[in-house]
Parts: sequence; structure tokens; C-alpha cells
Amino acid sequence: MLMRGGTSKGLYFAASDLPADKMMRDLVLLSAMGSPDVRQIDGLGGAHPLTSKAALLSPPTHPAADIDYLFLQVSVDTAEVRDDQNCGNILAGVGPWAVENGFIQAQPDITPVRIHMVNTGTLAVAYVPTPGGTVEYDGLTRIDGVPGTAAAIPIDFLDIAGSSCGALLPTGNVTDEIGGVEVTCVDNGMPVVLIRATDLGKTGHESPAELEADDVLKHRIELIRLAAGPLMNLGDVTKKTVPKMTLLAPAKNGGFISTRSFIPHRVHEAIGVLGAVSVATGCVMPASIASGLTSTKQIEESSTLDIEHPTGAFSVSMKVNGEGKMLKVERAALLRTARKLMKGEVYIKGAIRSADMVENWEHV
Ligand code: NQM
Repeated sequence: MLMRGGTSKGLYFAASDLPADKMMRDLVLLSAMGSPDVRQIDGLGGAHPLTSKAALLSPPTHPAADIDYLFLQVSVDTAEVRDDQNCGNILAGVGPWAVENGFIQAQPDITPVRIHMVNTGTLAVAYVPTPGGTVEYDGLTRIDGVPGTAAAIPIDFLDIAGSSCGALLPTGNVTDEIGGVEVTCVDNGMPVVLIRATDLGKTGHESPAELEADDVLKHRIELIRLAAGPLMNLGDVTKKTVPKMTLLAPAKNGGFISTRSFIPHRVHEAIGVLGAVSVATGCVMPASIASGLTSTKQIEESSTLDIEHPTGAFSVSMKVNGEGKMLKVERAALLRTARKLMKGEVYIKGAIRSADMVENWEHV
């Protein structure tokens, strides 16, 4: 299926329909998306990292889950398929897909689908609207970054702290100095480096296009990212899509904080789901670099925080206890919507179907 999941779009496959061999699988995905090509003209990708994604679904390998979800980022302009990160937007389509494909029996009203997010080994529960036992995509919920409204899919993340880096504060510190800039590195579902926009000479309210046009800024951010990777237990991140780099500024529209996220080279039109959860978590730590930038609203034991981004705001509900380095996240929850766009067969370049091609694939 081709589905919109939150503010992303991608191909959802039964893993068993793809080659078991990883290289062949990746070649099939690259061909399906039309990569590598900045326009992805010969495939289904939408010429942006947010629309060049894949979900591979399979029977659960976790005892508490209904389905396994492996997220793969298919690069647009290089022949790469990466599994280093999870994706909370594409996750929004997994629940409906699981119901539609018989992984779980629909309940009469709402069907909770327990999803094992294989990239990080963590669990989420998505509540899929299934009135009368079939998935309902239409509804009245609006999420910023998507036109119109659709049926709400609430998602609860159960234990995502340190999902990729092994600790909520991967460097062991609330702040670090990297590349001459004070940062907060945090992983609550997504490894993120928080930076004050003004420390890089920006207001933090620029448009994604303005930020992407600034080569000096992009170079500086990349140097910080490459240095942050090993400090965050991610090793050499030259080719990885993590950590994400988020510029922070005071909120402009009544929210908690304003963000601009490099994911890591293009600037997000909104913000990633788990990216937003990590940003919210970093910003509630009293001594983090967000101190003084957040709205006066203090996080209580249970709070909903509006994380502003270029096309609106993203609400994250969090339940935490403790403070600073001892902060413990009990639960993070949010609302997404998803829509089935197409179901069918995707045609793969003939050359990729032949085993010989594996040796020569760079030339195809
Ligand atoms: O952070 C973009 C997206 C994402 C990832 C990215 C995401 C998340 O918006 O969970 O959803 O950061 O690459 O789909």
C-alpha cells in the first residue's frame, strides 16, 4: 500500500513480499522509489526524505506485540537504504495496515494495535478507529502539515527513553559543548541535538527554504552532528540519518518552544513525531539549553506541550517524574492521522530482478 502516515508518505510492504536478501531488498526499494535521482522520476518517491520511506511489516517477534514494524529510509539522491532511525509518522499507518491485512481482528469501535518498532526494539500502541469492524480513515482531526481532516489515531509510546543511544541523556550530561556551541543531546525515541538558533546566528523562525539556502550554516551544523554522533553512542554518523539537529527559539504562537529540524540535511516542513517527543523531553530539563527559551508553563507530572514548527505545532502529552539528569519519562502520547492512498503492485526495473545485477548494480 501507498499510505500517508502523519506528515510523511511511504510504501507499506508485507516483509514476506520482498526479497529476504538484504541487498536485493534494498535494490527493490530503491527501484520502487526511483532512487537515486533528485526527482525520483522513475519511481513512486516524492523527491524529499519525508516522501521516500518504507515500512516492512511482519508477524510479531515481541511477546507483547501484534505486529513487527521495520522502518527504512530510502535516500532520494544516493543509492542508500538506512535502518538507523525509527519513524513515528510512518508508524501512524501501521495500525490501519495491520487491521486491513488481518494481523489483528478489528474490534467494533476502536482497535488497539501493539506495534513492535524493530529499529529501536521499543513498543507503541496505536488506537485505530474501526467502527463496525472496518478501518475508518475519514474524520474530523486536523494535524498541522496535512491539509483537511481525517480520523484520529492516538499513539502511546511505552518506553522509548534511550531507544537508539542507550540513555535518555546519551553523553551523560544535560549540556555539552560541541564545535564551540552549547548543546543538549537527548534520545527519547529519536537521537536529537538541541541548539539555540541564536548561537548559530539565526532567529529560529526562518523558513525551511531560507535555512536550506545557507550553506555556511548547513556546514557548521553537519560538523556538530559528526562530532555529536560518537559522543551519543551512535558511532560514525557520516552516512546515518541520526542524530537530528534541532534549532530552538522562543515560541511565537503561544506554544512551548519553536523548532527548526535538520533531518539531518534537509529541513523538516514540520517536525518528526519521535523528534518532537525528544525535543519536548530535552526542553523540560531545567538546566538544558532550552532554559529561558520555553514558555513559562512548567511541566507538571502530566502535561501537553505544543512544539511549534514551520507549519504549525505538534502537541506531545508527557508524563514525567524527577528532574534534570534524574528525569524519568513515564509515558509519551500524541495524535496522528493516516490515509490509505493506493493498494497494488509496484513494478521494479527488470535488471534488478536478475541476480547478476547485484554485482553491477551501481551501474544500472
Ligand atoms: O521523528 C522525519 C518524519 C520523520 C521522522 C525525520 C519521524 C519521527 O517526520 O518519529 O516521524 O526526522 O527524518 O516522518
